[in-house]
Amino acid sequence: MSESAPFSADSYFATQPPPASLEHDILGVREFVQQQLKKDRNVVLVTSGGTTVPLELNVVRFLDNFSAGTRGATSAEYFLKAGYAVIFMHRQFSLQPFSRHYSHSTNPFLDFLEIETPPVASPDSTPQICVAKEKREDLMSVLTAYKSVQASGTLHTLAFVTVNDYLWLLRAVSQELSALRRRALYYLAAAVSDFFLPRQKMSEHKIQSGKGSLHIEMDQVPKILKSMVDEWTKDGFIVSFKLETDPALLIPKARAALKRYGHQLVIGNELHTRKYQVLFVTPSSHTSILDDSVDEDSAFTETWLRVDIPSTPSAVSQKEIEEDIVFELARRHSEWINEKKL
Ligand code: 9Z3
Repeated sequence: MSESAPFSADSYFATQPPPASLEHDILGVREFVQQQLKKDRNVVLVTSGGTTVPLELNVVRFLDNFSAGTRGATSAEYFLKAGYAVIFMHRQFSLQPFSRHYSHSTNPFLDFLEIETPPVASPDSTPQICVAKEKREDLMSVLTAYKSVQASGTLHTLAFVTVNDYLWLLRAVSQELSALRRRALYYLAAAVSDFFLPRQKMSEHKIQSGKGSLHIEMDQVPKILKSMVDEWTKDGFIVSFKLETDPALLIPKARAALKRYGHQLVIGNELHTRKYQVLFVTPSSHTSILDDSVDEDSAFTETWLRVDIPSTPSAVSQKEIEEDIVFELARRHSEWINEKKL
């Protein structure tokens, strides 16, 4: 156990320094939010990818996690398709909407291209680059969607690397987005470290190996979802993700998160099945989850979303579960907005 008191959100931000790009990032988000307010659009903040935990100030080594940002990048595309403006806050170099179809080597972009050498007799004999015939249809549909999003100005991208960058950015973006009140949706799919090394405990230079084995005691990252719900956002619809590797923990942990933070929805997923099934967990009513006399099973509503498991790892035209997740969330979010108007 750490000898010092655990960090609260307040003590965290009072002692850990903001990233250098924060002010600049906030101005960009402010302008984007103003534009969307004028256009009367709903806005979703999508967080995506893993966070690093540096072990040194002049960082050579860091802890990281598995997340490639597939959930976030894929969902962002479906939110754009559903008419949302999207703030895509992602781990630098993780997957991004649209380019995800061709990055990270499973479908490398260079394999889509061919070099065509014109006949020797033609006036211009410079070799030309063209897209392979069988790849054109897919590329055209991705490119068309990408260009249309660029033209409408509905995608704003921000990057983080460390868990500290993530926390500062999340707080600032949430505060800016709160101008949209119920029209803001928060979709927290990033895989955020639960532990970190406070700046005050970090070695300035590269940790030396001469002393033998390495012992590092990390502090717990504060549970910022509580501050997000109570202080940083006003009436926004907040969706958090709960990742587990032990299926037996998924439901109790998702329920506990709703009880503890008081937000609208937890999407539970297991590491190995996360691409094919997720569990939506919500309070059955606003009061039921805090009322001890209400039986746990009736205090929460749980719904599985499932898609088929592909027959081969490379099977194309496989339905992406994010399509159903986003469809269902857009429906629930719109109900949430209309609830206020009644
Ligand atoms: C998720 O559970 C995401 O669905 C995944 C997506 C990270 C599994 P990929 O990027 O994976 O598509 O490879 N995100 C949230 C994970 C998380 O850190 N949740 C916290 C927790 O479980 C609470 S907010 O304690």
